[in-house]
Amino acid sequence: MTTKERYDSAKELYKEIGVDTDKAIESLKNYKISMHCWQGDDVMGFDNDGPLTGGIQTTGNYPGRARTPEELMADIDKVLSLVAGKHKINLHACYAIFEDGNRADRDAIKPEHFKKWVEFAKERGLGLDFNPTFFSHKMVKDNLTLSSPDEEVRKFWIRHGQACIKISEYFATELGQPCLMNIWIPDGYKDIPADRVAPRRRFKESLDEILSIDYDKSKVLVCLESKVFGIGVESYTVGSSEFTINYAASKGILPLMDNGHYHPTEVVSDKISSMLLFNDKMALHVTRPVRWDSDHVVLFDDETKEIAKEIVRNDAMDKVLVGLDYFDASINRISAWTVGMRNFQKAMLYALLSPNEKLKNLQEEGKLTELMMLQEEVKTYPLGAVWDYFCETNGVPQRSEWYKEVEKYEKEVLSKRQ
Ligand code: RNT
Ligand code: ZN
Repeated sequence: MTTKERYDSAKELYKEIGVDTDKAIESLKNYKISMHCWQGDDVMGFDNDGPLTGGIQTTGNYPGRARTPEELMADIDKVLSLVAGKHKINLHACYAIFEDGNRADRDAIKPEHFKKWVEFAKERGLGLDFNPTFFSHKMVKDNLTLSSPDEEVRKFWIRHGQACIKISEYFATELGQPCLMNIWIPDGYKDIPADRVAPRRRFKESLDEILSIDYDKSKVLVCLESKVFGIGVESYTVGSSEFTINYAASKGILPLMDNGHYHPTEVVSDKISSMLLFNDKMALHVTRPVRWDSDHVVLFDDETKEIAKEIVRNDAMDKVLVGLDYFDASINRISAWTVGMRNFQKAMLYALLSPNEKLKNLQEEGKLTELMMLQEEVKTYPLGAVWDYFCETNGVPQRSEWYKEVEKYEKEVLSKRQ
């Protein structure tokens, strides 16, 4: 049977439960995911030779890490050739590209240091998102940046945040689409602090100063990411969930929820509907927490599907801005990236193919027995046939075919990076 024949038969089955597969495919085609650049080089960046700090860690030493902007860009191209649709690339400030002696420290970076990224994005019709980098730098003192009691440290990072707003604005202007700028700081304490409020007060004041500069709010969507703990900052993080949600609400910026940043049985999927009742837009970092790590490769697992369902059921495909955030150095990085991108798309397709109206009505009518039955039956509908057809009609490999490309690339390109 051809992919099209399998699709046509799946289409009939879905039709019986009121789902229009053509429509689902069309919505998915235009759906943008912000792909994090940092899976390609283990969050190293190009502006320092030091280790990754900030309580995040990559483990593994799989050969082929991108070491230069050219290598990283080539790797991103490879991944995007295996993923349908036009997406965004999410950059960190540490991915600045310095040339002709125009090197600048984090507090003095400028749009010109990202010119090559803008050219890269323009040529490919991609958008860009941005993140100030408050880690892997000598001005992080005692695990503190924007909340530091040392005024010199705090001011340095305020200037960094402001510089990043300008760069984000440049991205948006050049590419004709808004740039999401995400602030996440690693600040916290390994052990019980004596004063929980002073660092948070300083963080608040620092953010106020960053946001006080003049910028176009329709172009730069600033968001703030929370975290519950990091490696070496186990007892207290300054940017806790309550801090970031309240700060974002009070300032009219976006909250960002990373689903690796909560207690183990707490799920982001349940938070989305509440957040959307009080925010026009919000952002997510989609990742996979495993015990102490918050950054494993995104799988097609229950919580990923649940997050996707919430986005679709809240009619929020343009309100919940999704970026991926993980870094695995123990396996082929191109594969890690592709698996995550394809999985989130697949989760969105799964959500779009769910008989959402019907299920909602069953709940409203109190027919909870039937609701459970249908939710369970839908799980084994032929999603794969629709997914394959989506891949085929968008010119990307079906099923595990894409992996052949990765093997070839590993042999011809990655293995030569010694
Ligand atoms: C860290 C945060 C943050 C980083 C990236 C590299 O815990 O999730 O988003 O992972 O900025
Ligand atoms: Zn994150």
